[in-house]
Amino acid sequence: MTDMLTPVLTDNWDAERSWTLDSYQEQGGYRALDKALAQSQDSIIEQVKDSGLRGRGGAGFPTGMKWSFIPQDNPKPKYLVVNADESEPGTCKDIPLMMASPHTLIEGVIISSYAIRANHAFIYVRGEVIHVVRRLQRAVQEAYLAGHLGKDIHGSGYDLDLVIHAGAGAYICGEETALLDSLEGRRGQPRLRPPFPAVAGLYASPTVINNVESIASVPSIIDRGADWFSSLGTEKSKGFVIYSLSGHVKKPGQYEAPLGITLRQLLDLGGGMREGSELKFWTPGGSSTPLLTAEHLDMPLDYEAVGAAGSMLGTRALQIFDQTTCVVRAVLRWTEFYKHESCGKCTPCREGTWWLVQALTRLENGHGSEDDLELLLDQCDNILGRAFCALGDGATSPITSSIQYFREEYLAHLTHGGCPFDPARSTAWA
Ligand code: L3W
Repeated sequence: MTDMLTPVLTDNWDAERSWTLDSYQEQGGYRALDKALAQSQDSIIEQVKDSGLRGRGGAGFPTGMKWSFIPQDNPKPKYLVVNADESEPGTCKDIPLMMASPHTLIEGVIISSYAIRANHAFIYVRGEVIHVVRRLQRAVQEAYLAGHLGKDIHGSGYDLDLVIHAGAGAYICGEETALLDSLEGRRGQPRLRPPFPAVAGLYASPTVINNVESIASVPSIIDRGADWFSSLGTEKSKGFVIYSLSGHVKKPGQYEAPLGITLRQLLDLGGGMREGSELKFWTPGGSSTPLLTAEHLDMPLDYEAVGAAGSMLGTRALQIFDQTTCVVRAVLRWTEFYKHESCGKCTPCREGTWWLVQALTRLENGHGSEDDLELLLDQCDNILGRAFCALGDGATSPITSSIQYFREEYLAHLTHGGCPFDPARSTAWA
């Protein structure tokens, strides 16, 4: 089964002191940078386009196309910003990548900045992970001393400064425009789009914002070629990704494999379900993507197939839940998260998530009525597509999908006068 794995970004994670410049260079690190600097910027953009790389932060937007939106006739400075605000529940790929191999990301930043003709780049890191901030800062220092950053990089005449910026720990700052507000020193709240950041982003200048994994994939594309990258994956979902596997599995962790493998194959890589566990429900890309069930075990994990099943591939955060999990309780827990993290800018999300928690709490405690299910669906209908950004939409995903697949379980809470999974109750419901 391990032949399914395609270790590229994760290839050096087990090397001794893999995070140091020496270790990275011993494994061929910064070779792609030399190759890139010997080519024109447009040629780099073309290769990234040809590779089929799509944004790894959740939306899957074509990376090369995003880069080509940067208007080169605009006299303002161009910026590259890396979204390292990994916070989507269940997503644990960017932080391990930055801890194990910060230079993979830094090399990607330099090549990508060169391609879009930016002389300033920022990595915006989630505030709580101070250990990641320190590791990145140390790696940036090493890169400056080695001449990979700063003036006249590798004698090419190209200059780049890279700043590591720690956020203050808000989920909303993973939304690209809220991230920009936060980076500019303001309270992080989403901006109206358009204009998209590619046209007016950081300090109203053309800005490319990409996820950590997207930018970290760029050196391998330049080094091994666009054809190699696009030979992996499916017709429209190219390349390899890091899947974050968690929950009731034997070996949770990060698994790097092509897009389009199935959950069944991924579970095999992860040693299968825990002893005695049966798959009940799972998220393909964090809690913001609608839940799926055992009937989707053989569905290819690519943008198209997951979309056709009514969900989203998102960040490929596969949270696996077995038959001992109360779906209502899990959904309530996620909804409390969205309520807490709502930035408050728009009414549907600010007020709506509060009301969702009220109805879900009633149901979970067995105090609700069947009408609460219709009320929940109506509330979701009033949030979906009406909130200012994707946070509101994401909050509705676990609710609508869990009612679709597990309506009986919601109703069982009413007939039991409480959660049938509560260990304090002797009559377990199945
Ligand atoms: C220029 C146009 N640029 C689109 C760019 C846009 C952005 C990218 C994707 O949400 C999803 C969300 C989460 N000219 C453009 C253009 N762009 N049209 O393309 O844009 P969009 O609007 O499709 O998505 P988004 O707003 O970036 C991302 C889902 O991902 N998600 C992720 C969560 C992850 C975290 C985390 O851990 N930090 O929050 C999970 O499912 O729900 O749907 O760059 O500018 N015409």
